[in-house]
Amino acid sequence: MLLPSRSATQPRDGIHHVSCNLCEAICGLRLTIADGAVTGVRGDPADPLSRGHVCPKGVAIADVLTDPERLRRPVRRRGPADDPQWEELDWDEALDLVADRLAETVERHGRDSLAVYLGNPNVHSLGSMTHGTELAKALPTRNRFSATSVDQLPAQLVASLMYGHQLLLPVPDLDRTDLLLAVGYNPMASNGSLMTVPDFPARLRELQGRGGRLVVLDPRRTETAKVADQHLFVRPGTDVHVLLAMVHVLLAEDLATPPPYVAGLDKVRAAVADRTPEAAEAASGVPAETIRALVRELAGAERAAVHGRIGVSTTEFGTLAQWAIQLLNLLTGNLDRVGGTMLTSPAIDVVGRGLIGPGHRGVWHSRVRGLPETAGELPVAALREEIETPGEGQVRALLTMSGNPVLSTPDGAGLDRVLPSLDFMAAIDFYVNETTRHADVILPPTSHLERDHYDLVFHALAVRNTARFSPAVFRKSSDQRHDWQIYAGLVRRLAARSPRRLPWRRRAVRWARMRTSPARVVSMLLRTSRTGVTLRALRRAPSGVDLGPLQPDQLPGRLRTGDGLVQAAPELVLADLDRLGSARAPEPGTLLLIGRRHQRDNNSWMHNAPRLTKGRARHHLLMHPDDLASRGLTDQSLVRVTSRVGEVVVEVSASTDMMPGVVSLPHGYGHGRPGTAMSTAAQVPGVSVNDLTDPLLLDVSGNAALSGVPVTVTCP
Ligand SMILES: Nc1nc2c(c(=O)[nH]1)N[C@H]1C(S)=C(S)[C@@H](COP(=O)(O)OP(=O)(O)OC[C@H]3O[C@@H](n4cnc5c(=O)[nH]c(N)nc54)[C@H](O)[C@@H]3O)O[C@H]1N2
Ligand SMILES: Nc1nc2c(c(=O)[nH]1)N[C@H]1C(S)=C(S)[C@@H](COP(=O)(O)OP(=O)(O)OC[C@H]3O[C@@H](n4cnc5c(=O)[nH]c(N)nc54)[C@H](O)[C@@H]3O)O[C@H]1N2
Ligand code: SF4
Ligand SMILES: [Mo]
Repeated sequence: MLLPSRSATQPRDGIHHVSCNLCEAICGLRLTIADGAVTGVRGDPADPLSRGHVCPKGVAIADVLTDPERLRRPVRRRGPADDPQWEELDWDEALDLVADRLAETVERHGRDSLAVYLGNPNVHSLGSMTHGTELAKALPTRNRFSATSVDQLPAQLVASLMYGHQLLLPVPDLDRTDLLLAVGYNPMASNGSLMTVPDFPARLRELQGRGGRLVVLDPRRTETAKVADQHLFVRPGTDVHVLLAMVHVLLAEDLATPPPYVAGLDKVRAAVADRTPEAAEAASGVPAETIRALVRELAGAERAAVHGRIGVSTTEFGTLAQWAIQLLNLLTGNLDRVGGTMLTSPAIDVVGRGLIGPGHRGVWHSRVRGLPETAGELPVAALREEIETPGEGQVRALLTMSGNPVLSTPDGAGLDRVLPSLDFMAAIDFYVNETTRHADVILPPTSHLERDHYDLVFHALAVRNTARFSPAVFRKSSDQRHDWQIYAGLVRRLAARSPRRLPWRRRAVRWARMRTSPARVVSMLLRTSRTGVTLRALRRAPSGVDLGPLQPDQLPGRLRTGDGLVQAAPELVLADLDRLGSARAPEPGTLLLIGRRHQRDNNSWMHNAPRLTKGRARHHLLMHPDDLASRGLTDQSLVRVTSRVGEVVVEVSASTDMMPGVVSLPHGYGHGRPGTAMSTAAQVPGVSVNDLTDPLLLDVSGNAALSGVPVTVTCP
């Protein structure tokens, strides 16, 4: 039985400014507080980046705060995950228990017997960014996994290979471009990704208003495709052919105008020599003449940008596709120029300040499949086998930090099945979800409105340079802990239990750092910021300060490559072209499964908020009517979807928005497993797309190929 938390100090009545950190768009919000409760949520029109935008998830932000099912105090599971009894612990007891069991596992079975998984909300929490890394360092294992390898790993790998740092990620200058080629993303629902763009709809209207065009490549006629000027259906997983053919045409027709600071152009030329638009058409379904026309338009435009996200990153050739996208911007002269793609100039430059490392690759490999690490992480598609396969280095204990890999990683059902075999599992999360239900102990941090926020990550990826600090609106109660306090508590305890103690000086330095609050860390980082922004100035400007549009001519100065040049032809990428050559076509009769997002969904969580889940069901399998008819299936009936890995039974909706031969399920569904205290979410129908995705389908980066999974659809 979980008791309501002791009441925290109430905020004053009136308007409070907060940052919405539920998604990458980081909108500025104005909360109305009356009698200590949030009575209204609006977009903040004075916010220089989000300009008043808010989406349904932002409106629901306070629902998490008041959700009676949100954990406020640590709990320990008694009984099996399918029928758990959760018993509250006090913080010292809980932190001691977790540190004891993690240290014990390492002592008994070696460093790599411990695994850690970091989920997406980590990057949305200031405390995780400032203090979570110290906890990660205190865990000696090589078995580090995160949501990165089901998301943007190809983009980061390409950035590290071409520009010398995994986070040197050029962002489209959306507010000034005249042509945006959007490959595999749906910002009308997602509000952008690796491109923080609150208010995409208005920004798009402005783009079109100044005569610009949006061209979308997507196997589904998405909400974005519907407002675009041109939409091209592309067979899932085959953008790489289209993009390489575009590079081919640029070079073959002598349209390339690369800057002088590039190495390896000859190799690029040779690599794409036979990547003709005709070959691309055969693979992708995009007409060769359309590809040529698009290249000519791109080369002729004064201001154009190409950007690709989930739909290309999560394919078997995500790295090659992301490389081709960078080449298109580079070779058309659009990299680093106004209206093209540019590096941002955030008030806290995490790259320039060395807060995040440049990235490395293959320094170690996964035990079972021998997959290389990238920037210190192994592909999460390998987590299950590392738990399941006996031998030296087998994973026996797992710590998850804000995530839900049972729903979000390939063959989630398989992971679900092996988690009970762990000796110990702990989770830092404020919900019992499909993954954390397996934890022996859950340590719940404060939630969004109870903690200070400065966005160290997404200001650095935004279409405009701005900075904003939002102090916590609600004070946490004495029986709650911020995530950074949980990390500090664990680091201190793990250090004390570590057989090889750190020298006292290093221990003292680390401990002092861990006790410094995230807001103070931000204040210190800002003190030496080149932009002159200070924390005090930000506190006086709760809507944020404007640092202006993105700045061109940052290159080659900001490159981190050894020779100071853009590496246009990294060996790793060129070598992957061989694999592309031997890629097999799907069996006849199979359909290709892709994912989707909806404006009211937020990955696998927020389904506890009825205001987000009510209304028309949106969990259905979408399928072209011709594909239904040819299989004798009826619209709105139940169908069985089968892949190499698993099967699900789900309602189907006929949709002419789907490319024939392609079916779509949203990700983040599949609640209602036994033992999940998210009983509200458990009522939400739908199945997990990741019960069908295949952990053996990987990009060269190790990113899971979640898109384009071969499936059959039959009567159940
Ligand atoms: N098939 C398919 N699979 C996908 C995707 C896809 O498009 N298709 N998308 C992928 C992508 S892009 C991502 S990012 C991943 C996401 O995958 P994950 O990161 O594994 O999952 P989330 O649903 O983001 O995690 C939500 C959990 O974090 C907790 N949480 C929320 N905020 C906080 C916080 O501040 N602190 C703590 N400690 N916990 C918090 C919530 O309570 C919830 O339990 O899924 C990936 N999986
Ligand atoms: N509302 C909402 N917003 C979100 C999130 C959320 O869960 N809900 N999650 C956030 C997170 S963690 C992320 S990473 C971002 C992701 O943001 P986006 O990248 O915009 O993610 P999706 O909406 O999944 O869009 C992927 C698109 O790729 C298409 N696609 C699938 N396969 C292929 C292919 O092979 N080729 C091409 N060209 N297209 C393909 C799909 O049809 C889909 O339209 O969104 C963030 N914002
Ligand atoms: S778009 Fe993202 S950041 Fe903006 S209100 Fe919605 S969830 Fe929050
Ligand atoms: Mo993501």
